[in-house]
Amino acid sequence: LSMDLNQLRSQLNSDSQTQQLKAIASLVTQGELGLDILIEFLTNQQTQTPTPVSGQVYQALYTANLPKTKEFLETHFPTGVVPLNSLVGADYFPLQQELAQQNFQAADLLTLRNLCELAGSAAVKRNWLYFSEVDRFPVADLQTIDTLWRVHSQGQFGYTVQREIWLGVGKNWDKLWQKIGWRSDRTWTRYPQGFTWDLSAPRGHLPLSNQLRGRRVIEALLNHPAFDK
Ligand code: UYC
Repeated sequence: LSMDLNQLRSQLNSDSQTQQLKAIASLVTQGELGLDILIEFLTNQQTQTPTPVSGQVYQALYTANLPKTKEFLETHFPTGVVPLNSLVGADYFPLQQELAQQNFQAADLLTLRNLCELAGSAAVKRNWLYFSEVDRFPVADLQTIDTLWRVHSQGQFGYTVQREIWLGVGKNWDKLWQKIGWRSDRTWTRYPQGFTWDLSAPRGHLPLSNQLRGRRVIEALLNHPAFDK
């Protein structure tokens, strides 16, 4: 291996997420030898808790779309790096696919649909949630959805990210809206075109929770036992 590739490999295995993400971006420009290093990294990750770094490596191999990377992913990560746990037999593979391709707007719509499915057929029909339904969501399902968002957004999106910001502003909703780009001064961000559907968005920008019917739903989400630790 060249000096360069050896350096990138140790950067990929360093303990700084920023450095690791940079190494991934460089390795994908290094042809097959770079991809081999990413495959080696993900092989060693198989028993580890998924992270934004393993998510980013998965996406790099997915996007490379070569026979070798396809075969590797199909064999070792057929449903991605995040275990798609559900207590109620829900299928989070479509959400994983949208997020792995960074289709954040489609993923956002799918997230609302998945949450409505968790709440039951009445919620699927109305396509919005009551906070009392959110309280009954299984921990495993909310953790799966949140982990998918976090792992496939370089750690920028997800309910745990929103919760951390919300706690950081002393649970002040107006401050949260400003920080995550849902409101500026006195104006709500307009759905959908006012929102930023890529990683240039502020931390915690996605997934969206419509505030048209009040803040009790997002409050129930951010207070859910799935996210307290
Ligand atoms: N929308 O403004 N939103 C919709 C947001 C509000 C409104 C959907 C988020 C303020 C209407 C999503 C914000 C408001 C509809 C979001 C936001 C408002 C709609 C699609 C910033 C007016 C049409 C899914 C907080 C002042 C549908 C869904 C309807 C849709 C998200 C209006 C994801 C984060 C208070 C009229 N908005 N929403 O829920 O339900 O329908 O009538 O939050």
